[in-house]
Order: sequence, then structure tokens, then C-alpha cells
Amino acid sequence: MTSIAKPKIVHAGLRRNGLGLTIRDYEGGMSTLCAGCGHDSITAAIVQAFFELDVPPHRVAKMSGIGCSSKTPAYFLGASHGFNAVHGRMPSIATGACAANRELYLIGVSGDGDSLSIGLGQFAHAVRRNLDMLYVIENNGVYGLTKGQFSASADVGSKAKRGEENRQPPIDPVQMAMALGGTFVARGFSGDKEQLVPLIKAGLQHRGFALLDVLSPCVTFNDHEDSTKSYAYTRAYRRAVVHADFIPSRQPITAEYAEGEVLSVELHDGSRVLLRKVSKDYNPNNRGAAIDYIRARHRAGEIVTGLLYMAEGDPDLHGVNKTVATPLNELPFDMLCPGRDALAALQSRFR
Ligand SMILES: Cc1ncc(C[n+]2csc(CCOP(=O)(O)OP(=O)(O)O)c2C)c(N)n1
Ligand code: SF4
Repeated sequence: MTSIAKPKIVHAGLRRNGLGLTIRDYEGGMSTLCAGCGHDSITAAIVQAFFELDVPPHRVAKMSGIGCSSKTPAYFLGASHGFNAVHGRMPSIATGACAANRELYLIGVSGDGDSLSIGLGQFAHAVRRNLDMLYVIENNGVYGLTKGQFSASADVGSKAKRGEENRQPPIDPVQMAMALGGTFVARGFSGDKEQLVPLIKAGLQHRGFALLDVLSPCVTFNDHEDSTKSYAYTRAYRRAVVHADFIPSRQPITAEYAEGEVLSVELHDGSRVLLRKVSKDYNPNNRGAAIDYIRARHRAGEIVTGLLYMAEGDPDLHGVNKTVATPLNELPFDMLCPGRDALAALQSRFR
């Protein structure tokens, strides 16, 4: 992946977080994406979220597949671990990393092509297994990196650069993740950092699989009036159903939204997500009702954003598989390799 070193100038007055780090410590290389690409705005929101959560960069593993979106982990958290997997295969690499070390913050960045076409099977099983990670789909309805072919989330009737129309119905990752039993399902828009940053923070703190589908206009191949992934369409037809705010556990919980329309959900580490209702017929804790609502608004041409569904307490991959709590790289050798006699005893069961 292309990455140009970014000059690092730290202004003396720059705010420092609880670790004494500035936001510059959470940046990566210089972006090589097109000017105005929605993916760069998402990068900025990710940088902001990790900075505000006081996460030590060396405790983060960034995963991606192939695409303009999958290049973006090079542009944030330059001091973190990273793996740029084969096209569509990021979830299996992330599963291995997650199983080996549960102390890492795992963030996957993918595209609609990477996740919903070639990687659809892998994506589905990561949701089903409730893998403990934040999975961001930078959804532009097009294959940006390979110059504008329709992706699986392209709208019927959407026109490609040369004029041909898409005839295949799109896949909505949000509805799919809900149907697969996803425990945290959210949608954002790259042009709304104020909504995006708390969604990223809450997704990172959620124990289990957190899907964040972000509409991210491709200004080069899919930013025209036929596209519901264009900047203008998303701005005009976006409907935020819940206003999400994230309160880290170290801060006192304020009654910022104490007006009766606030749902305060405690996450496993004691931090909270405050959900303030802005649409009175929306219930983010009822899977069936949430799906019905999203479908109804979709039929009306609207894009519902916010924290759309959340369930706390379902066992994640570690809970179901009873994985060891200590990261594998910290286990003593005789635990990792119990020796010839233990292997012989195990094999005797299969004779
Ligand atoms: C196995 C394989 N098939 C096809 C490709 C070609 N390819 C590279 S990126 C890409 C699509 C990327 O689209 P998307 O995931 O939507 O990301 P975007 O570039 O739009 O951000 C394709 C088809 C590839 N690299 N590997
Ligand atoms: S081609 Fe599209 S997705 Fe790729 S960098 Fe350019 S604007 Fe972004």
C-alpha cells in the first residue's frame, strides 16, 4: 500500500490526552486518495476517536483487504500493528489476530466491494461469530480502486462513468448484519464527523462485532445524481434516528440529555453510550422493529443513520470458544506446546 511520510509538526499548544499524547501521535502516512474522497474524512474521525479514548497506539491492530478504503489504515495510527490482507479476506486474518490476543483493539476497514462481493462469506461469518472488533465499511457503491465498476451496494439505475445502468438489486450491509444476529449495527456518513466519532468510540468499546457502515462518496466515479451514495443525496435524505454520544468510564456521567428521551446503555467496561431519541417511533433495542423501520424509510428513499441496534451481553468469540485470556505471545512455551506425551494422549482418543 502506498504511504508517503507525513511531516510531523507538533504545535506546543496542542491538546494532550490522558496518555500525554497529541492527535498527531494518532496519525499515519500522507493520504494518496483523490482530493475530497469520503474515505479521508473517515480516517480523520478514526484518528479523533482513538485520541479521545486515550488508546495506546501499540495496542491497536488495523486490518483491511484491498481497495481505496482498504488503503486507509496506512493513513492513521502509524505506530500500531497492521495487516493488509488479500481482497475480501480481512475477516479471517482478523479472526486469527483476535483469537491470539484479546487485549488488542481490533479495527477493520473495508469497502463495499471488499465486504459485499468477494468477501461476503467472510464478512457474514465474522458477524455470526460475534468477533470482538470494529468493522468499518467505507461504502461508496462502486469499486473505486479499479476505476468505477458497480459494486454489490450500487443502486438499481445508477449510471457508471460511461453511461451503462446497473440492473442488479443492492445489498444493504446494515440489514444483512441485523439478520445475521449482529450485536452492534450502526450507519454513518463521512460528511458528519460529529455523529461518526461517538459511533466509532462506542463500536471500539463494544464487546463483540460492531458494524459501522459509513456512506462515503467516491468523488471520482460515483458522485452523480443517480446515486444514493453521492454527497448531495446523503445530505438531503439522511435521517438520524438516535443521537449517540459516548461517555468513557473514567469521566463522571453527566445528565446532558436527562429529558426522558435518553437511553443510557452501559458497555462491558463501564463506559456508556447515551442514545437520545430524535425519531419517536424508533427503538434501538428491538431487532425486528429496527429492521422494519430501516426498510420502511428505505422504501421512502431515506437513509437511516445512527446507532441502529445494540445488544450487550451476548457472548463474543472468546466467550463461546473459551479462549485463553492471556495473549498467546505471553504464554510460557510449555503451555503453548505441552509436549510429546500430551500429544500422544490426545491422539490415542482417535485410534
Ligand atoms: C482476488 C482479487 N480480485 C479482484 C481484485 C481487484 N480489485 C482490487 S480493489 C477492488 C475493488 C475495491 O472496491 P471497494 O472494496 O468497494 O473499495 P473502494 O476502492 O471503492 O474503496 C477490486 C475488484 C483483487 N485485487 N483481488
Ligand atoms: S477513486 Fe473514489 S474511492 Fe478511490 S480515492 Fe478516488 S474518490 Fe476515493
